[in-house]
Amino acid sequence: MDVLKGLPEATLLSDPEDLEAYLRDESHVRGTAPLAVVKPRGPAALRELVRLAKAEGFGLVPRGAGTGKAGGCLPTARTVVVDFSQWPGEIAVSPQDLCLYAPASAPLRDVKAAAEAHGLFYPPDPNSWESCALGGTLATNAGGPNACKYGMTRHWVLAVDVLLEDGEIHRFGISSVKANAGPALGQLFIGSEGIFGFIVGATLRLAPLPREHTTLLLPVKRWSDLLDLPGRLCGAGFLPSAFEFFDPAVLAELRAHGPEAARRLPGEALAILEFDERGCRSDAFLEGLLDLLGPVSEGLEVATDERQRQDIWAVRRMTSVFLKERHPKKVSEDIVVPRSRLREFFEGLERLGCPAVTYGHLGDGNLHVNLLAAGETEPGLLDTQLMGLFRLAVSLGGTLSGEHGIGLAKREAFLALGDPAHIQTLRSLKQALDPQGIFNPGKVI
Ligand code: 2HG
Ligand code: ZN
Repeated sequence: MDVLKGLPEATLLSDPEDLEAYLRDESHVRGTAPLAVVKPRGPAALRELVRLAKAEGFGLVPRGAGTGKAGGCLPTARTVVVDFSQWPGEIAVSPQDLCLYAPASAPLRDVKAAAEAHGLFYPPDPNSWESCALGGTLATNAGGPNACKYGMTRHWVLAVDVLLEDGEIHRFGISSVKANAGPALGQLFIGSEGIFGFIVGATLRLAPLPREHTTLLLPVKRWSDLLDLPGRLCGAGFLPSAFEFFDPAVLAELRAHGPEAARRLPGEALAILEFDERGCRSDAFLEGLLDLLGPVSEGLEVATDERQRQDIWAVRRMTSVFLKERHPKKVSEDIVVPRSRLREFFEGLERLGCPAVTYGHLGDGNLHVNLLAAGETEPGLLDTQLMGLFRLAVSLGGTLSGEHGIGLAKREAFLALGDPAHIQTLRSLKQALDPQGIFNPGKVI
């Protein structure tokens, strides 16, 4: 694209071989060849890009590290990818204000490490936390196991710096949890997948770093016993920082074909529970917990040191990668239902008769339903199965994405099943904030 050649503060890629890498993320969908890829290194590049996008009628697609699970960063027709990997800025921690500033390009692992160096904690922990960029986690409002106690990315953002359609970067929010001078507009951009503007940096809220962990591997005799445990635990005063699970089908798959550590996994179904409050390693805490878990468990294991804790987590963390390697064409979903409806969800899933293995974040009702045979299922039937799954989640008061977002992968389903008032409001906002439709066209709505 000749018009892009004179862009200031930017690296331009237009060689088809270089563009190839931008057609994929970690979802099952694929993008359309972009016109070019631009890596901005300063505001002048963004200003000029926005001007050109409006003048020439092309769209702009934001990209972080490409680890998204819904195709939100994939190019659509007539778009230029804006790859934020060279976006400048340092991570700056303000211990006194319990916050830090980081540019969108910062790797999430560096953000977490910077907080930890000050004895502080940034909780969001998507499975890709060692390879994703902060910007992507903000655009998609990433979740992860810790969301069970700490909430999603959006709950940890105090302010965002956003590129708007005037080509300028504007700040929404301040470095304080309390800020009530009108609605919190910054929240509009978090989880928007870039359709209203691009987040280039953010001020993130921090908590004290937990110093103690109790991590348990909880095999259960009867799978259904797991399903009311999240509520029962909270009712008894225990709030896990993570409550993950494997259903019998995914456990069978892991035992039969997984790596060595997975082959020994016990139980009909299995949960991983973690607690991180002060005192969670005390006898009194453990006794109370075991009183509650003992009756449903079969050979419960408590990690006694950090190595054992990491071994337990390694099995959970590799599950997504293992399934993808073994079933490259699988389709993985991330529906969510209220915790009180988990039992009904699994009964409904059985009635749907679609062969699925499920694991994920039981503690917050966010379930990764994986259709392993998607590659061999005829497209019409696969669509029917997916719509059946989404309808089931919606009918139980849930929704079709708990943490991965809509992107390209779930756009049609979202438009078909989403609440009409919600979709209409999103469209009105889009019209107000991006009347020419230059920001991430063809995504979400
Ligand atoms: C996880 O929790 C990730 O492991 C990925 O959200 C889930 O691949 C998946 O379906
Ligand atoms: Zn997940």
